[in-house]
Amino acid sequence: MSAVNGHAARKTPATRKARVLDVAIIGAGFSGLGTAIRLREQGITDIAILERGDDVGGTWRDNTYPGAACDIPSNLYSFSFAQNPRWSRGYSGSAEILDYVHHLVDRFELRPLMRFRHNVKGLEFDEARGAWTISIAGKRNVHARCVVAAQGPLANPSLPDIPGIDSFGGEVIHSARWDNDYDFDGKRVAVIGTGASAIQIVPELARRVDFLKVFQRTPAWILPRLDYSAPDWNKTLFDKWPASQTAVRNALFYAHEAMATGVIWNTPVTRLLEGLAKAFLRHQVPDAWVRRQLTPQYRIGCKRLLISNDYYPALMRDNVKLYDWPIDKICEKGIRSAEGIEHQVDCIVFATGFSVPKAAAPFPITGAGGRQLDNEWARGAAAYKSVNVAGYPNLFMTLGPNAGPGHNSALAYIEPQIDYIVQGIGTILEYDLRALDVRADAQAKHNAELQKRLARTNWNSGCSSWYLTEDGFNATMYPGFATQYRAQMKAFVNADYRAIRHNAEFSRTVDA
Ligand code: N01
Repeated sequence: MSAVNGHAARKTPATRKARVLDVAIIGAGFSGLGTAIRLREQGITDIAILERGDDVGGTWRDNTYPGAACDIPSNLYSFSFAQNPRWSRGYSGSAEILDYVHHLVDRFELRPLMRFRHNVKGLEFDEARGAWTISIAGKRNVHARCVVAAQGPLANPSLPDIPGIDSFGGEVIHSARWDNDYDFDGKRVAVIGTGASAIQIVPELARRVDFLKVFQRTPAWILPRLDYSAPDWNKTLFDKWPASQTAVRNALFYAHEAMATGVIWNTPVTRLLEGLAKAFLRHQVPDAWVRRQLTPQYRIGCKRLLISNDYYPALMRDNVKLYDWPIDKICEKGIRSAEGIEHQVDCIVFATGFSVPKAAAPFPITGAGGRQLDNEWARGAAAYKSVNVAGYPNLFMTLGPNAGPGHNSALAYIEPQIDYIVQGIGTILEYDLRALDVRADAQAKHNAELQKRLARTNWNSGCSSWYLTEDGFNATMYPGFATQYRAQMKAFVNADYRAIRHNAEFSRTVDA
């Protein structure tokens, strides 16, 4: 043993090596799991699914508020390659949808791919290696040649910027982080927000609480929900003859496509839908003053069109009151509205939606040449076909910019995205590419066309919604039929991409 200054010289520890995966998928909701299933069907098996929670299910794991249910028919709310013949209702509740997701995990043996409690904090592309470094909170980095960002746009609850919000001394609950241990029985409760989540929560709470005050900033357009309990013969029929369920599914799909003609664009169908919604309001709300409060002053479709049979009747109960005075501030004992009344409550439910990454990256993403997605998206998110962003090679997104459905099932958009992503990743692996990067000019052309079409939609007709940035830029919705979206995702146009091969053999390990 040699000695330096009287001490034994230490050996430099050998550098630890980390493996580079073929694919890392961020998020274990419908999109992430579906991508893993389809990749494996194509023989791509070196996959990890990084999930920040400790279970699969994404939005259906997180949204456990009473009444949480799908507002798209159950028969459209499953993958075409794994239909569920046993849906119990026309519109299923969140627990049943979560069961379906668990069923997918078991049927397609996805458990071994899961890395739970892996909260992704950032991505950085190493151009020389052709691989992404994924930093994970409190854990070692993960490395992968391709990344699929499938964390979903509605993953992070948003609390509004109301003065005094921290001063409230009672219980605070957000719709997307429900406290199932809180006992609402006999309590005085306020609900802030009247969107898709609120209209499901209000009828449930109304039955339990002493009184419920609903704070509305903007009324929603609401149509009836054609729900039913599925009879056993129906389940048996779908089970034994899957073609019968596919036929029902197709009929529902095209019925929703027809809705687009009134929801997305301003047409006579728009007027027809507004007439139906007003007639429904008249039918369910006898009080003329409340009807006035609940009548929207913007075009139907501009914000998300809602469906409910029990929201209006809940507002008519003796223990429920709708307030449309603006909220001035939140104080220790409750909510002070602009006309100077202090509404004292035990609990405030925030049904105020999500922070949607429409003008910021979901987490810091460093692409080729050190570019930051946050900077590029500062004025509004933009991508190519909602899946790729120029300068961020080998990175794919599900439900990325302008992939949002306004009138049809999210799965009708997610499935073609997944198939497109599988083609992209298949190309990278088959041709051993260091980088597959969409061309900036192809992306710019795609977006110029999209924004031209968006300008003519109801979403851009003057209301404020989570679809738009503060400047009114629509970074979320796809301005067309789901059928059109599906058609544009069919072909992977190689000419719109730049492909760079490895100079030498790709190394499967990297210094950790
Ligand atoms: O959120 P939202 P959500 N003061 O943003 C109000 C999906 N989803 O959780 O309209 C007072 O729609 C806000 O008012 P305004 C679906 O895609 C699906 O309900 O901005 N109020 C609005 O009323 C949906 O679109 C299902 O003026 C404030 C509400 O809070 C998306 O999730 C079920 C406020 C927020 O509504 C989001 O729905 C549930 C403030 N400062 C959700 N800030 C399905 O069934 C906000 N609001 C599939």
